[in-house]
Amino acid sequence: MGILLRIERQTARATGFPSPNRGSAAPAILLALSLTLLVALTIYIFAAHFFAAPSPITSAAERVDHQYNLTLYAAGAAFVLAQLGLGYMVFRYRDRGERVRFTRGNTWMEIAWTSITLCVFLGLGIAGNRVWADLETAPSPNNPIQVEVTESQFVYTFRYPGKDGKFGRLDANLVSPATGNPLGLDPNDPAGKDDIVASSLTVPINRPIELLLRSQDVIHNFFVRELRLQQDAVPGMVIPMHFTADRIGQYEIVCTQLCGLGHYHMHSMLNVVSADDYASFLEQQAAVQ
Ligand SMILES: [Cu+2]
Repeated sequence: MGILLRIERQTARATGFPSPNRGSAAPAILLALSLTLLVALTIYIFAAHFFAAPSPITSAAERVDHQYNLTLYAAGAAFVLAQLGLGYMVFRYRDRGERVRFTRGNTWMEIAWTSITLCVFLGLGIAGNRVWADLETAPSPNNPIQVEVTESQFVYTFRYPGKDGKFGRLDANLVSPATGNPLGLDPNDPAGKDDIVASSLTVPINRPIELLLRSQDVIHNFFVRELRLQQDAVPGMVIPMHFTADRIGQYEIVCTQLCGLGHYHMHSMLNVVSADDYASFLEQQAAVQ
């Protein structure tokens, strides 16, 4: 076989005709071009911000975005280099009718790109962990406004502690949405007398807010894209989360856990308002409780 190939190659060289074993260059060129197009299209989709998230409304959310962008640039650079490299290799080493050569790779190159990948992943992980920990595990800032968030199929109910700053006692046996007591507020507890129950979340701008997440039935979720916060509400647990919104507006709260047939319409609104509007909201609500 080897002798035959050598004779063929010598014949090809002598006559100027390609070896009869030589494959067509078309598939290699097509594949390399497709890969280049795929890379260009992907860069365009990201650069044109087709699927951009809405602007963040907290400084913590801005840090999340910054971390996300760092990860995207690192992964994007790896993607572009790998795909263009693949396209080049497919074209450069296309079938020219030669014998296939076997290679066991290059140990130093293996060590180099494994170390680079390790550094990039560890670096992004450590930087991202700090951002995540500040958001998820750090205690709430001093003197936050507390709002209890109770999720049930398929509604959000928000409770403010009222003027006394204390939440009244809840009794699961008293839960009765039909009679206007969806949370099971105990009428005999004086601390609950001034509690405010609302169907949407209203908070003042530039004040730390601490939410206390609860669920009455299955696992639900609290997600506001502009806060870059997403937290499950789990039955039997009270899960705190905190944020300080710095832009007045209305933002959608959605449940991102598949919590039953009505999951698709489980949502509410977050209203970030001025300090004055917040005070009048509390007054109005207290009057209609
Ligand atoms: Cu839900």
